[in-house]
Amino acid sequence: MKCFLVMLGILCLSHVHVWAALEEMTPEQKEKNQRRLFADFDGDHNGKLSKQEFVDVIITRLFRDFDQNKDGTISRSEFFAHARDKKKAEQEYPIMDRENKGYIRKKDVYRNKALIENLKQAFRKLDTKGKGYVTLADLPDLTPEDED
Ligand SMILES: [Ca+2]
Ligand SMILES: [Ca+2]
Repeated sequence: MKCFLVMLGILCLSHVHVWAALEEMTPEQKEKNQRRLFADFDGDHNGKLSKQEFVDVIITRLFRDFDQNKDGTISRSEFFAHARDKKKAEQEYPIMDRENKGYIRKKDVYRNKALIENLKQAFRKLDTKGKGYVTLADLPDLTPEDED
């Protein structure tokens, strides 16, 4: 499971890094990228990124990444093909495929409490005010400058 978690951690971190990298752009680039990134995460487009939306987006992207033949499941071989550490994958796979079906469904991922908790922790880093959701304006260092 650790490998899956590590993958997720990298994915979460990379998004946090994207946010951080926005600071180095011009205000126009920053605003455009920031809005695009936020819209990606804000599934129902209500301007609020909920914890659930955040978790859903990360899991969906990760799942898509592993599911190379796009049949909606991660087969055993797809899991191992994507895993960087084969030894860890040997330990992790049975945790994800508890019924030994030979594949992992998306809902198997949601049953992985440690993994979900890891994602929620990542969300809490963005949700600094602890509201349970994040808006564009909640990303204080990244808000577009008032111009024109
Ligand atoms: Ca939303
Ligand atoms: Ca597949």
